Amino acid sequence: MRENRLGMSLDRSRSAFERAKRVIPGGVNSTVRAFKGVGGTPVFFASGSGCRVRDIDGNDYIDYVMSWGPLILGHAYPAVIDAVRAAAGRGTSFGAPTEAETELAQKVRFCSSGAEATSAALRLARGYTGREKIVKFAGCYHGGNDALLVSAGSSALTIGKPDSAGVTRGTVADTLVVPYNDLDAVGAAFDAHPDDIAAIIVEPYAGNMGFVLPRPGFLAGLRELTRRRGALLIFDEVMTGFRVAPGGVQEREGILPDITTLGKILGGGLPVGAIAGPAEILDHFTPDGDVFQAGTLSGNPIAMAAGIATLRSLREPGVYPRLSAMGERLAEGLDDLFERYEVPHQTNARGAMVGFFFARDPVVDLDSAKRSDTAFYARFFHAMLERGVYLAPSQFEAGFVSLAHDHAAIDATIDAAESALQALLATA
Ligand code: KE4
Repeated sequence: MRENRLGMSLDRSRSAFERAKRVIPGGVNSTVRAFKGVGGTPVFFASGSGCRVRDIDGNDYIDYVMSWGPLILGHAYPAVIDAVRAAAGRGTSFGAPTEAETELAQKVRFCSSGAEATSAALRLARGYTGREKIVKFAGCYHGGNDALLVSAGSSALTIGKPDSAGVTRGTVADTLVVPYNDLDAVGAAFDAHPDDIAAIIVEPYAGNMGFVLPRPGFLAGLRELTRRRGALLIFDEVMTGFRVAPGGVQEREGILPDITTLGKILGGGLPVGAIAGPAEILDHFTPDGDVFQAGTLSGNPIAMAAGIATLRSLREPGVYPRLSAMGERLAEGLDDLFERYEVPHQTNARGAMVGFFFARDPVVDLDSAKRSDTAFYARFFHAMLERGVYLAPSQFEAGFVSLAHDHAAIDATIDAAESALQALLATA
């Protein structure tokens, strides 16, 4: 048994990863899981309950990845599991409408992933406006669709290949990339392509270059610019929807986009994506409109059941104040700790979404995110892993608390962080 500093073994994960690499490209089914951003062997998990997960070596961790956001109620939340069990017993899929889809819908088209949602949203914006160009922001990630894998964030950034191989020049010829938080650059894009920009797509709070917030006035500026120049505004709230507020960023900031893409929490941990907006735009989707959209498992009844159970539980009184209180407690605890140990840092928390950079200056876009100390983040990640805390295995991600994260879990996390810092600074 190979032990690391604190007696924790990852031997089973190591051998599982070797087996996986023989049959799965890179040993993972989604790039960020490969630990390229932090080094070392990906941890293979066996189970989760509440805010904790257990790996196949039997090590327990407080989890801040939470399946990259969907599990806002925590792992194996009873109401969700019961709903999934009941739905599964009635059949897993019909390829035909079910009433569960209608119950969850608010003029929305369901699909099976965030990437499908953003891809369909672009097609809808182009079909609706008759225009071809799309503006996206460097460091924002909208899933693995070619037109948006340009200066993408998340794992596309982590592996250092923001412009993916296999994406043709033609595919991205209509994708204009500008720096996040830079309204002048957006205005210049419209001046350069008057009457040909169909939409701006933006993570209204960016969670895929690390957690980066819009400057005051940035989102309102995008709203005003798109209105004035006849383009649509797409808020990609796959990550922020139902997380930073019941109505996502658009509720929190009071800015209504033309189209919203959703996923993650909406499926309660099962595969879901969604495109939401006013009938005047959404009704352009086939079959009644001329913008094609389809998917074998779109609106899958089990995913709908998990989503309905999740949203119902989120509507319970006091849920969002508690989520925000836990997010704030974690962010403040880390802030105080980094201050005390004089570690340069930037920390953000909005609702149940938290992030931090090891950086002296504010992080406002991809360039400043990349200037943060990613090497120190990698060392901190492993020091926290050894102390039973599972953070995002990349600096260019956000952290997620759930209803299951309580004071004890947050305080244990801060204690682990202090022990980790002491160890790292002792060997600096
Ligand atoms: P999916 O296709 O992975 O369901 O959603 C794509 C997507 C779209 N929009 C935003 C704002 C997103 O954050 C995502 C996916 N987020 C990543 C985490 N940064 C998912 C984790 C992964 O890629 O494995």
